[in-house]
Amino acid sequence: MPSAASRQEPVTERFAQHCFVQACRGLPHDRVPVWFMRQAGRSLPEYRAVRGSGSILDAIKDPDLATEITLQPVRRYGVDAAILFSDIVVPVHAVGFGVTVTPGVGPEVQHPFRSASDLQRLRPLDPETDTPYVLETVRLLVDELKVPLIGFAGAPFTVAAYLIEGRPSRDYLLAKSLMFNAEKLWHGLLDRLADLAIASLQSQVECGAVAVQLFDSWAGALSAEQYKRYVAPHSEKVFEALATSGVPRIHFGVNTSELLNLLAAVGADVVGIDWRVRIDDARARLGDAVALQGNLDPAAVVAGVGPALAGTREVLAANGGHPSHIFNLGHGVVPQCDPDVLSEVVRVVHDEGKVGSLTHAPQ
Ligand code: 1CP
Repeated sequence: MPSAASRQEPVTERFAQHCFVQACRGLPHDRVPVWFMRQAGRSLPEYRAVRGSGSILDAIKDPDLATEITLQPVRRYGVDAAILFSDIVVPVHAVGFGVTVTPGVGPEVQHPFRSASDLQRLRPLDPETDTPYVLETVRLLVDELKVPLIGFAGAPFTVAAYLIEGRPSRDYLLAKSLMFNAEKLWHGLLDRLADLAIASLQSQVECGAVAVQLFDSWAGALSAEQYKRYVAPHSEKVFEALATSGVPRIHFGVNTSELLNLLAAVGADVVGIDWRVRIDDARARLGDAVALQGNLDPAAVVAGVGPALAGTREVLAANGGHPSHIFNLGHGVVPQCDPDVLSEVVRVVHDEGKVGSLTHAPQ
């Protein structure tokens, strides 16, 4: 059943002139849009109040709860976009790979990916039957939200890293060993993960997500040559499949200063950058064809209102009023963050973030 809002007007049209969408496209708009990766979640007292103690995967399976958690930061901060409350391991969990998310640790896999026979544990995702709760949450949100909803998926490399390592890792030794020693199997795995991301993202867009973000959080572990050979074809497949949807496609990774051109070249409309690279340097490298998202250090927010606002003003100054900027942190909000500091960051971005006119129209 289409929702009330989607019956009235296609949601992408409803938000076509919104500052977030305009900034993704590098088109003129009235204020610098701001949202935060991991804006929902553990730093918010209202999240802890409704969340309970079970697995996050159970919370995601409850559309009313997931809707409420998605809306909480939008209400509190007045951010210009919502991000669906879900997780990058939801599709692999839903097809029965055997992934859990352990509180305080992150994704864990009981039987990590080791050999060709494990490919059988990654059947295709049918979003309508495998993740109906995600689609219901998106539909509920589209009815409620006055700002665009960002759908997301984990990029093939970052999800593969969890499936092979079996838990969060610092050095990805097991994942890289498989990559170097069993290239055919590696590509088989990433191809299936690309298909899962495509199915998930397309279904989120069909239900009303206005933009999508592909999280390749751990791509910074790779050299440019490794990224090109082992990862780029698969992320490119995801971006290509989403091209016809017409929604802005955001590509994000941490520690990817040396990979920015490649992250753009696989087909992103927006590249997320962390705090290690200045926005003006990133733009000099990438040109005006892509927008940039970022890049306040989350540690500056934890440090307090002084460092957070100084860092916010530095980011705005480095962007210099360019219309192709979406303000964000360089990575997700951390649990230690004081929500009042983030409120101040939003206030300063909205009060002081000036959007100048575009000198070179993007293609
Ligand atoms: O129960 C809990 O509260 C556990 C913490 C938590 C939360 C709030 C996890 C486990 N996932 C989430 C939600 C989540 N995950 C969101 C929606 C919330 C929002 O952004 O507002 C999103 C976008 C993600 C995406 C995600 N999950 C990423 C990419 C973003 C990033 O931070 O790099 C990654 C790497 C994960 C894996 C994951 N899931 C959970 C944790 C603690 C982790 C990271 C573990 C690690 O360090 O490797």
